[in-house]
Amino acid sequence: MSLLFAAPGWDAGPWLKRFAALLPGHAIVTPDTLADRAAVRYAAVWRHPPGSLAHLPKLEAIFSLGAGVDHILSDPRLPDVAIARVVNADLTARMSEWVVLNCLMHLRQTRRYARQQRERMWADDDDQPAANEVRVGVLGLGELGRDAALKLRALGFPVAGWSARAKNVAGIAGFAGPAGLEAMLAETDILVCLLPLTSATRGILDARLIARLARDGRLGGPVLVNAGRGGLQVEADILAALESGALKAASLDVFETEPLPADSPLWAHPAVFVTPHNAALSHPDAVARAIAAQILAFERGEPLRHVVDRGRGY
Ligand code: NDP
Ligand code: OXD
Repeated sequence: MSLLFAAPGWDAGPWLKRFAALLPGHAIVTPDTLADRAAVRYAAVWRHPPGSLAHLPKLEAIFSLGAGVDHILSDPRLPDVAIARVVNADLTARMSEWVVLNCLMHLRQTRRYARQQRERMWADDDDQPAANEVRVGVLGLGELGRDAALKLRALGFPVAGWSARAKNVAGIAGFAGPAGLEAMLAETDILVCLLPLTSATRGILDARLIARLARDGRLGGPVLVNAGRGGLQVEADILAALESGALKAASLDVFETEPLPADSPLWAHPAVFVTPHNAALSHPDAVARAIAAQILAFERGEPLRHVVDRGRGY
């Protein structure tokens, strides 16, 4: 029986090595080495070519190599088998680091000081807000959003979180549904987005949403921090909001088109911090171990964990 590893553009070597060590008795194949389609029981994928999972007659489960599954569900010829995603401490910790880093960066104006250093300018800030004066709203209170929210709370930020279904997370003000979103935005200075990309969330970070953010905060304007998916954001609206002052700054890890095209105005915008979709990378050590553990448990007769609800899209 075999595991098909399909992640175009990734260095497959470290993954194949780890899967082979963790799954003795399983052949680990790639689209290039796949000879016997009927032997494939599992697929571990990241942006596999659409249609490439069809015609695997014994396929039992598809594992996303990341937390998101939009890259799988967008395949129009996806076989009707279980899809499981990555939920693991390594990935969660990496994402929270990125979120905390970016919230602190905006709180402590680190980009301003980097610019001042380049200009050899010694200029103190006469109005440095404390974390407890800057309200953070987190869109998505799932595995990643909850951890980031709690770590921001531990630093002193007042934190709220928004989810589809109401959540009760100690220390975090919970909001749910469309009315909850309006209420949370009205009290948000830094908006962190950790939503999945679904038909319900596509384009949610648009001019309408930005206009609803608090304008009376201590940062002098609202800030957007998005590591969810590029399809959640309307980049033309974000740029227009940065020009008009409706947004003060943005930290973006994900983009409508990836890699971010060289001619995108986001690259050079002084108020935008760009990272190349690596807020929380899937490290082969942690992720191969998590997927292999799922496969071994499944073969012992245990149910798969972190199975995606296709109806919801995450
Ligand atoms: P989860 O599925 O655990 O959490 C998703 C959260 O979003 C849940 O709280 C869910 O609500 C909420 N949500 C979904 N749809 C809606 C909606 N229509 N309205 C309100 N809330 C909604 O996902 P994770 O936290 O594990 O991951 C989130 C996303 O982060 C991934 O899908 C991926 O796109 C992105 N990601 C990005 C990475 C990067 O490096 N940039 C790395 C890893 C992930 P409820 O709890 O009620 O279901
Ligand atoms: C993921 C990602 O979904 O890295 O894990 O984007």
